[in-house]
Amino acid sequence: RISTGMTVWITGLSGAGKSTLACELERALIEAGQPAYRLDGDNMRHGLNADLGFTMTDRSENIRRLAEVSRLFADSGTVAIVAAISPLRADRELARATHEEDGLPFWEIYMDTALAVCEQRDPKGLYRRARAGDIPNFTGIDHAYEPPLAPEATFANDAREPATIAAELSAAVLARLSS
Ligand code: GGZ
Repeated sequence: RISTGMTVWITGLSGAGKSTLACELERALIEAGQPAYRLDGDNMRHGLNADLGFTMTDRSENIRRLAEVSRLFADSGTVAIVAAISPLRADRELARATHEEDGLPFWEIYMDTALAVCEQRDPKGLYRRARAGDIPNFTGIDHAYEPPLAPEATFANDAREPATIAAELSAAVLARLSS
């Protein structure tokens, strides 16, 4: 192959800032001339993953599909940017293995935003509804989230602007792809 892509996999709680970072990173890469494409868990649930809910089994299947699709994008020379809660370590490790088996770089990025901050932001009012018992199995409230043990990068999103983080990440991705 002439040029390979890679996958940047952003994990973290709902409201942690995954989608915002993914948008900014996509923009930065494209501005630098590097094809990039965002696969957002929430958006993918309208199409490819419309049959899936939020049981752990369904989340694992969601992650497996996102891993397969991002591998295809990476293989085509695009930087796939996945933004999904992806709460289980084992599922993220499977996503990594799916890429590394094919020699495709895979970076796990942890948006380490405290639950209290996510809950304070609550852009869609989901935490409020989860606390009221209207959304069962809500990540961080009554459903598990396993933080990464060895992510390629961790960002405490309350500390810096997403665009600043994206610029740093974009430069690192471009360096990795040209190495
Ligand atoms: C967590 C939920 C839930 C439950 C609906 N738990 O912040 P959002 O709203 O826009 O993004 C969240 C999205 C999570 O989808 P993912 O595909 O990323 O999840 S996973 O990786 O766990 O499969 C949230 C909304 O869906 N949402 N119900 N119960 N988030």
